[in-house]
Amino acid sequence: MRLSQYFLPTLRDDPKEAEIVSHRFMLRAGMIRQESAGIYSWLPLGLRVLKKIEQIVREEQNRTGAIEVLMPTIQSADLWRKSGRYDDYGKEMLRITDRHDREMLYGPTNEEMITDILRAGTQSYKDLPVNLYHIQWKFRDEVRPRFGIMRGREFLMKDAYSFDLNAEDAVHSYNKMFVAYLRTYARMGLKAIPMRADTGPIGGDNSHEFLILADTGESEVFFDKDLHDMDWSAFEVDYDDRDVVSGVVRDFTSKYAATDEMYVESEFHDKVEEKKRLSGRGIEVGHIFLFGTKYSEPLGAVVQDPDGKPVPVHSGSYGVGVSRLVGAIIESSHDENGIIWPASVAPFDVGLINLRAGDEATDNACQVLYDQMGDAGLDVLYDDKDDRAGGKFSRMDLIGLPWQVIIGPRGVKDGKAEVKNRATGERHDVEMSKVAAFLRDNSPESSA
Ligand code: P5A
Repeated sequence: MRLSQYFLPTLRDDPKEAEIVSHRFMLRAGMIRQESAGIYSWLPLGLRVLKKIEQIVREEQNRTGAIEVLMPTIQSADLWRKSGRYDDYGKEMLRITDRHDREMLYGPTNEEMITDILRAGTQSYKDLPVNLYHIQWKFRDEVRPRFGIMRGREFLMKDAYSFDLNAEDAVHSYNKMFVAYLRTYARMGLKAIPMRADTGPIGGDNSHEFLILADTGESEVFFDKDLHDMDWSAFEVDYDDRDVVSGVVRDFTSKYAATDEMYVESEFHDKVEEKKRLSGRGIEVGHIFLFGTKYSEPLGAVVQDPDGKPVPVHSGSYGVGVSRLVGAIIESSHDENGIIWPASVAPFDVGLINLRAGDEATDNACQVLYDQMGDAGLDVLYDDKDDRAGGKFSRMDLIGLPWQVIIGPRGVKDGKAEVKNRATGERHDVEMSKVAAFLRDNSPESSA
């Protein structure tokens, strides 16, 4: 992509409405634009990141055997009356009436709708287990939308829903999602700590939130240092092996970790020796729930069990804050000059900077490099604009692509490019013809 033909409305100065670093950088890097309180347009650069995150989430869901669907954003109030949540949900639900005066709503979540889909399509225990998920916009009329897309009113969520014949099988479905979440966040370069959590309006009695430590997080968290020091890289697991899957969950839940809602000081002190007691703030990037028959009973989602007896199915629901993750990643990966994207979610792999746009030799060298890197499978944003070098460097640092390849007349004369690693700041002089190979050899493996 040539910058001269792209739409990247970057800002030089800090927008005053942005209180936290991710919001500031997202606005300055031209990733989003606010349309109303808590409602944003995703501009080209922001959308690229959102799609990358969405794809990692999708791949890890699919790996567990979950199946993608797409439910609408607008729902009818009927099913919500049956579950009893229509009134319970209160002002956070955006209620709409259509031209026939039918009560509709913009979905804040989809437990009711998916349970009804399951009910209509399933008769026998032989049709189970099944886990259906979608990645869809939600609306919650938050009292205090803030921090940009971090606490939005309209936001993108991955929500999965598992259905099993009995409570024991449902635990395995829950555990699979738990492990998939560890892998998902690890692939984005994040350490998202699972913590025992409150279930709020979703319900049930087993629930974990996944939190990324950040000073700007909205939750207060308390945890064991040993948990923090565990190996958080994405490991392989056979999802069909119940013992292995539950073993991983046990490893990550046996150490104390709780959000302020669930925190009990005496318990923390009993379980964790003083020097290992850590506390801080965290951003909730996922939340999983196991609630048994809470929705299947009122909505009549029953199957015939092996004895021919009708039984309600056992369920859980599993949410990832896809749009919130964009902000959470920036909160945990930036410096004073801008964003530092982990390679797996970067909007482009490389920024190519032409320091003398309009100079024939430099333009030609850049064009050759641009083509070579493209042929090597790299996504390149080519700054071919006729701007000052200083502005080009700071814009490239701000948008945080993992690599910068800098080409000026002097380098062209020597046949050399300057390659800069955004994260470490390291610079290398690389022979022009070897740049693509250099980037390939030095890029972190994507753990897909
Ligand atoms: C689980 C899936 C649920 O809604 N029903 C379907 C369950 N859980 S949740 O915890 O309420 O939300 C799941 C994740 O969505 C993100 N999230 C938000 N992101 C941005 N702005 C918001 N206002 C917002 N509300 C929730 C969080 O990451 C949360 O963990």
